[in-house]
Amino acid sequence: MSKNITLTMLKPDALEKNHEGAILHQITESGFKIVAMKLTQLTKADAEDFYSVHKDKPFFNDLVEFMTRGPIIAAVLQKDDAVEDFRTLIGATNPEDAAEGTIREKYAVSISENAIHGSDSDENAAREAAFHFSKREMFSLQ
Ligand code: IDP
Ligand code: MG
Repeated sequence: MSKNITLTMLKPDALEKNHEGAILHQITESGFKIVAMKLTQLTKADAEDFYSVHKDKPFFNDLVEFMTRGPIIAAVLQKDDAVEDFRTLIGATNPEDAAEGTIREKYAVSISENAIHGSDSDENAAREAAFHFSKREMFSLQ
């Protein structure tokens, strides 16, 4: 158990449907502290960089197109066991497999347009937080 961070993005589909208020409410009610947050829009180069681990996947081009089509909300969240607990809160990648009450079960429409991102490891959380935010924009962090 340690207080650590995770990086989330509320994806374009969630903002198009005005779900950002409800999703942020569920996140803070679940014990996550927002320590950085911004409304922004990814460029093609940004999305290709952020998702570079998936560059050889068949869905890569569709993913980049989807993630750049409108604004997103990026945020750094702090909590004990942030990465693991946030993956539990958002649910499985495919909303058909997402547990009842999870953010993806409630707000995702498909495996591609699935409302929200969560880092998959502490190492990636640090990389993804630094991708979106300068040190000065991250509170409670050194
Ligand atoms: P994750 O977001 O649950 O960590 P990843 O496997 O890292 O899932 O995939 C990154 C994102 O790529 C997903 O959130 C989703 O938007 C998209 N994606 C993943 N798998 C598929 C697929 O099989 N078809 C279309 N899009 C996918
Ligand atoms: Mg992932």
